[in-house]
Amino acid sequence: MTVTITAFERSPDGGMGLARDTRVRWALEETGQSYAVRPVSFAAMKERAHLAIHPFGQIPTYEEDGLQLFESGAIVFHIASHHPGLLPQDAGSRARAITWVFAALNTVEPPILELVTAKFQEGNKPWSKERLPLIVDRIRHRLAQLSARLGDAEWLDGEFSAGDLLMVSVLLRLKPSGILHEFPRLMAYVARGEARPAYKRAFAAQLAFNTAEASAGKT
Ligand code: GTB
Repeated sequence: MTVTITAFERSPDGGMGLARDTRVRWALEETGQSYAVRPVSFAAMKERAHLAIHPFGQIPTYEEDGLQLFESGAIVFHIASHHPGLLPQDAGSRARAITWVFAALNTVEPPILELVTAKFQEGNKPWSKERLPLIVDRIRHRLAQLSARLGDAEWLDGEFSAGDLLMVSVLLRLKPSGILHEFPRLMAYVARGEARPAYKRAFAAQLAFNTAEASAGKT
């Protein structure tokens, strides 16, 4: 059973781990799955062969024995559902962990993505200067709520789960902005995620992939 995921041929972040293949790599590492990585160029993402797997022409995708998936959240959930380590056995705890999967992707990630769009795609618009503080306030509001819920706990609901994996991945996208530093509990939470051996392996693998000589050793 060979798992193949796709990643940017060369991530625009140069290997900071912010592209969404990192969260998929992390889930595979947490559950002890070996995998291969197929690099995809920006041009190839929009071509028919890739669009057949990913209708929106993006990475990451996941292929395993004829199964083809897209959407990093769905991929992480698939991995967590089929291998022990990322979802609790007990039905209630499992449902709560899955709730955090959705919370990370549906409630916390959207304002963070708005910030990325506002900075990098709309930064030259005349209204950008007025809009940015509104977005930052929305993010602060969400982070304050998340921090209050986390409190002094290690993870969001008991043991580390797919919900934490995705929440930490989402929060990591904020690191360059400095906003996360206003929330010491969340900073510590993210640091705990980054300290996990599986995260370190995933990060190192994507870094090596993104810094390797073009086409050399890309598997
Ligand atoms: N909802 C989808 C998912 O979660 O899988 C979103 C997938 C997505 O946004 N993929 C991006 C992509 O393929 C890469 S991860 N973009 C190319 C395109 O749309 O043409 C987003 C990303 C890109 C770059 C950085 N970076 O350089 O820091 C970080 C994250």
